[in-house]
Amino acid sequence: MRIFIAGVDGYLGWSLAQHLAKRGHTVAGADVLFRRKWVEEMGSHSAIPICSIEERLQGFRARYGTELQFWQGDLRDYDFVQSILKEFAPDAIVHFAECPSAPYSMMDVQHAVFVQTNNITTTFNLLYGIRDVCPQAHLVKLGTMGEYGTPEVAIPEGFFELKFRGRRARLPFPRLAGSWYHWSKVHGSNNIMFACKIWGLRASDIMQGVVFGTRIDGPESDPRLATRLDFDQAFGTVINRFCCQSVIEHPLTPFGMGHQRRGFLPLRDSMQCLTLALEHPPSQGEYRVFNQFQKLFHITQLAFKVQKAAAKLGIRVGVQHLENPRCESEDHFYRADHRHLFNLGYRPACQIDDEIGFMLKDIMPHRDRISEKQNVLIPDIRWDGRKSKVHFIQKISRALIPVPQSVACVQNTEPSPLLAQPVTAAVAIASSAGETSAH
Ligand code: USQ
Repeated sequence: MRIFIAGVDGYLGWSLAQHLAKRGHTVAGADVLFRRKWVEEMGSHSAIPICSIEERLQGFRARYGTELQFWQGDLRDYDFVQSILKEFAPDAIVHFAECPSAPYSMMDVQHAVFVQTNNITTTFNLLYGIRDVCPQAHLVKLGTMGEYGTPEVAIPEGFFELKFRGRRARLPFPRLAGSWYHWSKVHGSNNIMFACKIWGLRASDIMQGVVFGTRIDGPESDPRLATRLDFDQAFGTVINRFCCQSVIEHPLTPFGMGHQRRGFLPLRDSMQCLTLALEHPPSQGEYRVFNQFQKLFHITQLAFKVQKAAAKLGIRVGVQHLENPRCESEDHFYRADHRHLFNLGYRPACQIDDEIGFMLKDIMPHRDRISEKQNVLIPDIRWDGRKSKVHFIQKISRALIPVPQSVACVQNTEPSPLLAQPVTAAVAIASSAGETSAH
């Protein structure tokens, strides 16, 4: 299959290009290299060093014996998009060319507008490009589980049956996103669904959970092929951050009560699922939705998993809750279907705990790079608009941390060490985690 990856230089894009090449597909990609700039803007860098795009492409050729055709440019430019689609004539297009960060979108009006316009415009350009140049091509669009938010009922895969005033209908499940970024994904989903309806395009909208990990398959020896790994407040996802914190013995940082529940999957499972979607395309005119995650966990539970995996490597780290910079439910019902990909043959490559162990081993040699930028580990982007570092929470009242409600698939809930101590105050804010500044 000829597969074009929009956003091929990112965490998922670079990994998927390699995974697909290994399976014999012809892969091409485009990127404006924004991810590198965004992370730099956050004052950080990838924990695992990454090479220039030119070196990456050379490494790709050396490993897979084939060129990865690459265009450097901005996919908000429709002429650019159209010319690529004409030249490459893809059978499928994977859309990763979006800004993937909730905190980045919540910084200020400029960042909110940038994230939404970038994400919506690139999606529009690809939709129009497919319609005008390659209407048979299958669009695989990276959505997010965060589009659904955390409703009080179970989450189906995209659609649900509703009976209202004596009539039944199959309708899109309501979206309750939690950041401007997550809303940009909702807008993208709606636009794709409409394009499929009016133009007969075909698309898979992937509601992906939080991805973590360093491995596409096994350990990577060629630095040109390594994928990036971010740990800053905006581009580091939670398990990646916890693992980077561990290797420098920085406390792991669940936000607030730490009972936020999300779906998680290792990077290599994400590759497997995206490949399944690509190799089993929908019919022409069909818009389908996959919920893509391996298991649901709550954040503190993951912190303990990372702590345990680190202990096996002789690293001792604490778990210390931070004041939550986000506006989000910290303890809530969460249950989500994820049958479609399992029905297509998705089999988790390994257990989350094992993957965390591999990841820690892969990051250990890069401890110094994380230490060098450790000031980025404590967030200062607050959802309420203030810009000041959050603080460690010294004590959390047991009353403020209700026993988690039912969580599908959540296992091994361990009590927080914070709770093991006698509780005196409701929430006491500990010493400053860093300088504070008003904006
Ligand atoms: N969190 C902590 N401590 C940290 C970092 C995060 O407790 O040090 C918490 C957050 O408050 C949140 C949860 O962990 O409740 C997940 O945060 P995250 O930063 O790992 O993920 P999120 O902002 O939700 O976004 C990430 C990706 C995004 C993708 C999404 C999938 O950046 O591109 O869409 O995961 S999902 O979360 O299912 O919407």
